[in-house]
Amino acid sequence: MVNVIGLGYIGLPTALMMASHGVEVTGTDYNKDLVAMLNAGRTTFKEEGLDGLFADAVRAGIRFTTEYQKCDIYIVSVPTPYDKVDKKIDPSYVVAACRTVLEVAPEGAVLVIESTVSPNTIDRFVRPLLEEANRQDVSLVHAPERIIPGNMVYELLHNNRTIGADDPEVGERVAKLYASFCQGEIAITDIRTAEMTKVVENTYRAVNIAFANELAKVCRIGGMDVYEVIRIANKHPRVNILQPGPGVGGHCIPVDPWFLVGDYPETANFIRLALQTNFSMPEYVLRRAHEAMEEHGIDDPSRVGIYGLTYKEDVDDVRESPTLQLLEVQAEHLCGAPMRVYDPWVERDEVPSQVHSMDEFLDGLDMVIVMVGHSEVKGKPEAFGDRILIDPRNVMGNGANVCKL
Ligand code: SAJ
Repeated sequence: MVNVIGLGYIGLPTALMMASHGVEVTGTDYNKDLVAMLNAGRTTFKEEGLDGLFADAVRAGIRFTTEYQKCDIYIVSVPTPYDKVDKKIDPSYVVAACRTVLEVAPEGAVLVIESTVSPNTIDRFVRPLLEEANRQDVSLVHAPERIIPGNMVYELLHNNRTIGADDPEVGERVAKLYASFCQGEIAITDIRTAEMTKVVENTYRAVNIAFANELAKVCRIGGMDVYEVIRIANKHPRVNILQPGPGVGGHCIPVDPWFLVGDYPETANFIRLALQTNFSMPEYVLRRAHEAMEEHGIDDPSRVGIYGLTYKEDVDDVRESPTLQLLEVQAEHLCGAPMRVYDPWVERDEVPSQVHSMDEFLDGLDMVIVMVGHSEVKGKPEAFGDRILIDPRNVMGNGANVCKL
């Protein structure tokens, strides 16, 4: 039996996928409300294909509880935030979960950590727990996830994976478990390499997006169309530049690279600069909106609203979202009351200035900053009437009322 600890954005789909592929799975989370919701037959976030997968897993007998189970393999998938000041990983959730696993695990159990951790975290914070509890019989494995929100179910099935283990035989055993559903290649390596590759993958994307964001700024000063420049440059067989945007959100790309900066502050300068570049984008959008207000003679900031609160299109996740960053910048600079915000994907109240229907949102607005290109509006500028649109994601076409980055 497998016990998945932490039923969030990664743990839940992973548990469901294993259960629906014939593995006996119990999902554990310390959040009673979340467990109650799952036991009442409801998923806890919106994701393409998740409800169908949930139904399959329930039919296959998955159980949800707040209790840790006695079983052969544990998969820990709990958050790893970072300290915003010293930029280092905060391993406290991983440590707490692993400590509890060691209290209940039978002899010879395997403890798999799926949570993203910086290189050495397992050696520094988890291995000592085994010594403390005198549980050297338990084997440690790191199996970082790679699935992208918005396409999680497909990617769980098809992405290649990495398994880091002290003992290659244990690595093979865990690889076999993941191969119950994963059709990709599974690379087996040591734990530190697995930790590093995960952080490197997200850092690569952060740096590539930062490059695109910097190009957007350069092209604006130089009077060039950055999208056309990137489109054509990407025709080169060895060039693949990502897209500029209003900032970088989510729990991974703006977070994981800081682990390297925090641990190697003297060396990871290029990565730090990339993160700062991405972090500068919400303020850049705000300045762009101010310029456009002047150009179009809009002098009342309460007539400008923000469409989109999530960190990217067609997800309901607002963690580290560029819109939240923009509202923070606005508050810091005290430039007017917080702008009105609407996001069809976010029903719960996340910010005080949020409204819950498009009509209420558009009422009295002259300008909309389209921070997220949800399918509801992508390629449909008419969804906003004839208002001036600030379009930092390049999803509103090229109308006369559309201002690019
Ligand atoms: N973004 C841009 N320009 C782009 C692409 C993305 O500005 O060209 C922005 C998005 O709008 C968003 C942010 O970057 O705000 C991050 O979104 P994303 O779609 O790039 O990535 P995530 O955070 O949803 O998922 C990433 C993925 N990592 C990589 O592609 C290397 C995913 O595979 C990981 O599993 C996930 O992080 C994770 O959990 O680590």
